[in-house]
Amino acid sequence: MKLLYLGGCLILASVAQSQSPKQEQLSQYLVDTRGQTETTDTGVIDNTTTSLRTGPRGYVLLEDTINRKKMLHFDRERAPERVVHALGHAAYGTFTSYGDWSNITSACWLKANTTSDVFTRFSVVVAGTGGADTGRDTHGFATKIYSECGNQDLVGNHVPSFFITDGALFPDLVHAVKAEPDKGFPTGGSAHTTAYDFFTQNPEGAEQLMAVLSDMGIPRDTRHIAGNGVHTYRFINVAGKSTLFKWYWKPMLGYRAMVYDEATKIAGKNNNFQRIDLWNSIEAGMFPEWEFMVQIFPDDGQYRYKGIDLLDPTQVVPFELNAPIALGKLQLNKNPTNYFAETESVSFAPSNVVDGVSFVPDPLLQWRLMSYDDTATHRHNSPNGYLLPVNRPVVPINNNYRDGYMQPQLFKGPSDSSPDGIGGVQPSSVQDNLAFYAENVSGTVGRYEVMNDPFTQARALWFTMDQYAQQHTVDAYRFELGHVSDPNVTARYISKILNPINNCLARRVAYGVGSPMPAIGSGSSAVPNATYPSLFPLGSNTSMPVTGLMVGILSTSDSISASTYDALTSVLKSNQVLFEVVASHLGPLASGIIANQSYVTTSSIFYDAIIIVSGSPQNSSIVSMTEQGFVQEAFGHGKPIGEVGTGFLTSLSLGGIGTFVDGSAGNVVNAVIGALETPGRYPQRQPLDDVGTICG
Ligand code: HDE
Repeated sequence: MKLLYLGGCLILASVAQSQSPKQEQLSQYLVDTRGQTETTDTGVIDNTTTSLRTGPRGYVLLEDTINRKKMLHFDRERAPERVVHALGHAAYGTFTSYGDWSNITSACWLKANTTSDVFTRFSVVVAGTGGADTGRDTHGFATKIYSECGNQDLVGNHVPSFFITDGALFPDLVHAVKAEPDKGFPTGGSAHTTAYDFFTQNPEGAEQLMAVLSDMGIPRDTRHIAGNGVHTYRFINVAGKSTLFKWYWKPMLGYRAMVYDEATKIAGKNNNFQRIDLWNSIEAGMFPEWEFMVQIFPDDGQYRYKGIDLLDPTQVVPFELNAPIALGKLQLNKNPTNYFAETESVSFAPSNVVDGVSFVPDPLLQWRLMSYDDTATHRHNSPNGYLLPVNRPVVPINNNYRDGYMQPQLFKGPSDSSPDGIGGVQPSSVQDNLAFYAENVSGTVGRYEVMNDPFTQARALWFTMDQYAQQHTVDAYRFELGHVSDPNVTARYISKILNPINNCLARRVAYGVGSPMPAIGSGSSAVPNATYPSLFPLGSNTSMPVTGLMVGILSTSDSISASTYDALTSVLKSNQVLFEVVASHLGPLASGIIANQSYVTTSSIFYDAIIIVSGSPQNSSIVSMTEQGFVQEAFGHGKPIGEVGTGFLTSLSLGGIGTFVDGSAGNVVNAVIGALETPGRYPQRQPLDDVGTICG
């Protein structure tokens, strides 16, 4: 146990201390130079803080080899950043199987009573390593399970479908969404001409783009993010029977998101917001968890389920058509020791599977089976990156890989080939299905396109969203297309992609960006037979945990009585909700209560809800205006707002849904907690398009 100060609260943290197999292995690589006398790389004691020179005002000598090597090493401190998903953060934890799943797979991490160590890295696709983690982008969710039968990687995204169907197009997709080649911008967003030109040429990505532009696109943080395997994979049981599956990580804290205005402001004020949130939560002992869910499909060789093509990663199987079952639980409970050695150097690959997991002929997945190992070899500048501590399995590696850059191992004996008769590595006697699934295949060589209707699923997502979520999505299309410099691309995206999804959607977006509006009735007016709430997890009204959310207590009078403070904070603490006192200055207020934040050091965007403790402002009118802006911004972002006392919200003409004004601090804080549990936000406060006028 240790005491931690997180936000406004002291928290008793039970940080995971037990030595799991992976932590035991990692501990052998720990280096502790704290307090040691400096030596050179050859072990000689020396001091490298001043150069060897020809006098106090003289030249630096070539003979200063110690400092030359120091500089030479520094000049090579970076490994190339990932070509996609460069910006990331990660943590260790465990995966525990809920039971015995040997009827469908022989994967050992899905056996009864089995807990394996894991390392999970979260990322965003487009931004570079120094970018902001709250950008509107696809987020990555990659997990390495260090199981007793070897490493199993699960490399997914936070939305369930993908932009393209064939890996051959992946370099073009990434070129298009990254910075434009002549200009070098934008460096972290897709709102530009090359991206939308690509999306226009490849309508199959319509559903994923809509998901990313919807409120699902910007998760509040990684504790509230979902994971999706996107592809169909194959389980194989010990009898060799194949079962198809899609996998998901369901956040136990529920799915929470930010609105775009908030996310962009956070990007400016704290571009590490999500990284810090995960780090602090783990240090505070609030370990985020996800359930591993799978949809199971019988393998009849056709790769279709209820008409949906299981080989097409742009197509989603809604949970309403096939309910996923929970096979186990992931918990993240230990922060890395060293960012470069672990988070930056870890190499995930969908091809890293154990016996019992295999692949299907999805042409996107097939390319992923080579690209990740290739990129790892490039990034480590060596094929030996698999030997790095974070990448090593917890079971022995007995292969015949030899030599290469930075080979650190001293192999004994004269043999480095198999099979051999002189004592080298012996081939396994078990003929299992690991390297392949014995599928009977035939076909005609050719270049084939995956052809499925690209608009039906996007339309289903559109109709699943309520009018407020639809409005946010329309505004997102307007923002994106409003930044496309070529009006032909904008008009083409609206007519070729949005209009076939829904005519009214296309007209609303066109209206907003001043592009020609497709004629009424020229696009689709089809209404899907069914909508699928599972496609838009934010729409659910189920109560969500509030653990680790942050409440700002606004002391508008520059003072807050001890009794009010205690009444508020005791309820927040008992719900594991974090809090900060915000006032016109840091430090003790008149009552002795400490303000942790001022209007200068923080902003409403960093709080999930605010509670105003009102009174007459002690300071100048500037402070009062800042307070007003703080509250108005939180209101605009749809956050629950409580007020102990009366007058402040009324003076701003704010009120109605999601505001809780009462003389009792206890009533206010309980109402705010209830609002955070469900619905979390009040999008009803935002203005809506006049759809009748725009769409006719
Ligand atoms: Fe990746 N992807 N990808 N990807 N991807 C990489 O591998 C690639 C795809 C995903 O935290 C790279 O080690 C190709 C789908 C995540 O380290 C690279 C194709 C999905 C991460 C690569 C895809 C993903 C990556 C860059 C199409 C969701 C970050 C660095 C054929 C299911 C992993 C690296 C981490 C990273 C290639 C498509 C998820 C270049 C060729 C679909 C979460 O190898």
